[in-house]
Amino acid sequence: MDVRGLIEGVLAGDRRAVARAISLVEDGRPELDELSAGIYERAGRAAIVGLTGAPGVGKSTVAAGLIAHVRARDLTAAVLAVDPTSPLTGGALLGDRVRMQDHATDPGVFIRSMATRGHLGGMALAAPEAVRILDAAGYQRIFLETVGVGQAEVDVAAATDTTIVVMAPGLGDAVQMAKAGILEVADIFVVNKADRDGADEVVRELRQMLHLGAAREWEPPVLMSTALEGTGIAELADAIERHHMWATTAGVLHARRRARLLREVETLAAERFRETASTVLEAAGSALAKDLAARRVDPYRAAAMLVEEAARARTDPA
Ligand SMILES: Nc1nc2c(ncn2[C@@H]2O[C@H](COP(=O)(O)OP(=O)(O)OP(=O)(O)O)[C@@H](O)[C@H]2O)c(=O)[nH]1
Ligand SMILES: [Mg+2]
Repeated sequence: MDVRGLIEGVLAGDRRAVARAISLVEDGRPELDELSAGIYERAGRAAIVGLTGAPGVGKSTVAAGLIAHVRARDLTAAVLAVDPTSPLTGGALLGDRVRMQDHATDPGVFIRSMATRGHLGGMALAAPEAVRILDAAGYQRIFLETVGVGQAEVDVAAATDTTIVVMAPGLGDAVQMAKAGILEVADIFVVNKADRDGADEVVRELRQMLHLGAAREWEPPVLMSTALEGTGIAELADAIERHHMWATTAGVLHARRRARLLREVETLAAERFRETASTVLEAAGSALAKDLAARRVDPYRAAAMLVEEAARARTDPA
């Protein structure tokens, strides 16, 4: 594959190149090393906004509304919808395309769903690289939509500058979110489907739960929206800008980006090590199994031996 050409295409903002590059990430292809090296310098300019929450609360509809605001300010935007809970579905793709139809023909908007078919570290590693591709391609606002409530979602939320938790009456309650650690990662809450009964209660419950937590430098606002009608989206767009400005001036944005890059490298390195370790273990497997069974070598010693062997295997591939 002509990775050089692909990189040039991404940097030139060519949509087909961007789509192909994201497919490489999905599949966890070996060409990723070269791709990453070719685009990294040009990424880091976009504002990355996460939209997370239970299935069907209206994340895509809210995102579509936000894009309209971004476009009205003459900025370009991309939406990346990921489902960290089901590695095999690309199922969200069609649905998201339908919901985003208003923007489907706008050259300043890029919409894409993503699954992790082969990426080593799963979505926690695939999402940030896909976001960097969009960033390097010149999209100025990137919305990362994640479905589900759980650890995977928290991981993906950690890859963004501003995390919005979307809720709706009757869909995923605040207690469940508190348990999943979602309240801690949220910068903004929006209770969507405000046209339905029970939205006020969700807002009240949420404010109460937030009140119980420790005081924070940034108090996450709790907003309401009826995304289907475009109501409340302007206020949400304002809150995102306010959060971005606060995070920039308080140094929080810089610290967050730095911390998540280090965490990503750590995870990448661990995944690579795991690969080498399993190869080494397979080669030494039967002898090691025998030694373990005969109690000549204990598990801790065996692990230490494996680390040494794997390090040697990486530095001296011959
Ligand atoms: N009544 C009402 N329905 C809404 C509102 N916003 C979105 N919906 C509807 O709720 C359904 C789900 O909306 P989506 O935007 O696809 O929700 P989502 O959270 O992206 O869904 P998944 O990606 O499948 O988790 C759609 O049928 C929307 O038309 C709203 O403000 N009020
Ligand atoms: Mg959606």
